Amino acid sequence: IWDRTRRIALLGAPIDMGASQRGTLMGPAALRTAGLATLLDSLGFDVDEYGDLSVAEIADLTDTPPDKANHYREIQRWTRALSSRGYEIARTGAIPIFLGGDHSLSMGSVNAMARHWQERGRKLFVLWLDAHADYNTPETTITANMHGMSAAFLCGEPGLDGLLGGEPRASIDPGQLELFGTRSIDKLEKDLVQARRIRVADMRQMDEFGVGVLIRRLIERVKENDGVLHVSFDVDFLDPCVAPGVGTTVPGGATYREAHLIMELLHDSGLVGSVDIVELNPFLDERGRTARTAVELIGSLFGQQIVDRPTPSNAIGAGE
Ligand code: 4U7
Ligand code: MN
Ligand code: MN
Ligand code: MN
Repeated sequence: IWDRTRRIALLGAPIDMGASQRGTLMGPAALRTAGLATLLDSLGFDVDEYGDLSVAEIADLTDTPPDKANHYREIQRWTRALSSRGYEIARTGAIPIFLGGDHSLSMGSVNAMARHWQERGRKLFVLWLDAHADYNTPETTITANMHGMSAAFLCGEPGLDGLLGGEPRASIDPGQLELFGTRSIDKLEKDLVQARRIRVADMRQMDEFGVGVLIRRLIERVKENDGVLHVSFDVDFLDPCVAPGVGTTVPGGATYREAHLIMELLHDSGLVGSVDIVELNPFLDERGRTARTAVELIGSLFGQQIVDRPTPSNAIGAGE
């Protein structure tokens, strides 16, 4: 996509009501403080800064909030606003980066991108870099926290049907989702993931095959389907040693080097059309380490290289 697109749009979504821990609403500010825009600019992109989204009450709601969905009304406002704003931004031709904020924001951002590409006759594939599956519904959830429901919502699972407040819903097929780095999944959530035959690259697969093989396999699949890729990057995908600034740390996460390689391979594929950076909690961070790490990784995703390679290592025919 973006050998041609040299424009990136930044949109902040300061939400933390989807999680149980407060503080991710400071995420957009921390990512900006860590120099995200300057870095993208130095990589040759024009950066459109849309600031932080703010939301108003919605007057005309008639749906009943589900029982087990904490702060449903607030999340509904955000989802609706993110979906409509994200869609508008996508139409400018820029690559949107959504700055979170907890992971409930993806219900709006990914819905927007799915709608955008659907209208252009292309399939949106979603790479879910996350310690968790986020495949709960109000039916299966233990915590009622909505940041644990976003992937399921995006695949069209029922239970949050009024969440977009009238905005068009553009679900993806479960086959277009790939969970990556999974190491914490609830019992009923796992049953649902298996019933829907969602692809899961869990930690064991990462250890056995290495992230290079797993990411190349995904890239091939997206290419075969003439698809576009959205990267939903939950910072808790990383090991807590490299990324302490998250509310829901799970040990045994991706190393800095694994994450770095993933980002470089994704860059070389040229398939990435939009990104979420979520769950960064600056209140829990250590001297900005996690924010800086996240920004460095986004740099790699958009072409920062140690040695410039004229032919990307995952281009068809490379290495022959
Ligand atoms: B995150 C959890 F029960 N599964 O549903 C839940 F373990 O966006 C965690 O990936 C969800 O950080 C984590 O609340 C959501 C829990
Ligand atoms: Mn998540
Ligand atoms: Mn997570
Ligand atoms: Mn979390």
